[in-house]
Amino acid sequence: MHPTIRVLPRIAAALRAHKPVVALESSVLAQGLPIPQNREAAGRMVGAVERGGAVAAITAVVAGTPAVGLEGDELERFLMRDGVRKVSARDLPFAMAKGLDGATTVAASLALASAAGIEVFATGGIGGVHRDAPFDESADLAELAHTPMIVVCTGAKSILDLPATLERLETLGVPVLGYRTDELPGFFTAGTGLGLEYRANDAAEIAAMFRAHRALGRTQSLLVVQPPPAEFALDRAAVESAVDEAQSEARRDGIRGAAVTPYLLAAVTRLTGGSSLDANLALLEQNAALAAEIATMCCERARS
Ligand code: PSU
Ligand code: MN
Repeated sequence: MHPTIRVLPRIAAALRAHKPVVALESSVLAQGLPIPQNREAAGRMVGAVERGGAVAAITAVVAGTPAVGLEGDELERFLMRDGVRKVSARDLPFAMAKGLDGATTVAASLALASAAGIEVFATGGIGGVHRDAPFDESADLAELAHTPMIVVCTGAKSILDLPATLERLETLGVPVLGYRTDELPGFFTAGTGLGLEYRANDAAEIAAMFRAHRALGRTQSLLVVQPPPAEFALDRAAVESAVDEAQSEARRDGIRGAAVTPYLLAAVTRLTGGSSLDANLALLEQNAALAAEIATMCCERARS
């Protein structure tokens, strides 16, 4: 086990026994979703992982300690978010040295989960290239480029420049695999018109691709994207107009840096009403369930 990361005993035992473990991020809980839906999201994601026969591991920095797995009272603190910072990969040493509570983004979560020996991770949407500020690119992309992990998501968030994000993933050598789709999903929408080269129809195929990737010693993540559940998908034009409006509000308010993503997510939630929250919770649960299935496949193979 990693000398610096605190891995909860249940998770450590599962990893030692080559049982399926799925890592989950905490920034979506502490910054990405409003209270009280963040609590529902945590419950539904963990529930989906467990129903899938895997162990859920929420990553965070707990009072300066990088953690894989949270105790109940710790999760509570993150859900209530008092004094909880957003921690991306580069923020990890500061949060540790200053003893802070930090909710980890995809980037920071990949770093912690991978160091603990976990190979499968689920989230809603990854960060990427921002619209009208192409040099504002989430550290999620850089971390995906050098962390071997199967990352299950609904693509990148709708607030981003999706064609540019897809191009960057190509440049960085991150394979993007559509799960039962030939198109990059638009987070709240099934389609974006952006075609994907590769598709898998079941978890076993995904596990096989990751094995091939690792057999070559490749160190990138394998990004698995699946559309949101059909009954929750939103209308593309409605999402686009909400994102445009959110963008102009962010410009007006001079939002910069790490605050951009939480600001835009909150604005889009407000502008699209409850429907986007319902979609967000449903897709988080769906991604956690698929991740558990993939983790189980990877382990079956590893043990046989
Ligand atoms: N996607 C969501 N909600 C979120 C995020 C992504 O639907 O809250 C978070 C994730 O933690 C992601 C982060 O890693 O936003 C990206 O932030 P930034 O653009 O500052 O790297
Ligand atoms: Mn940024």
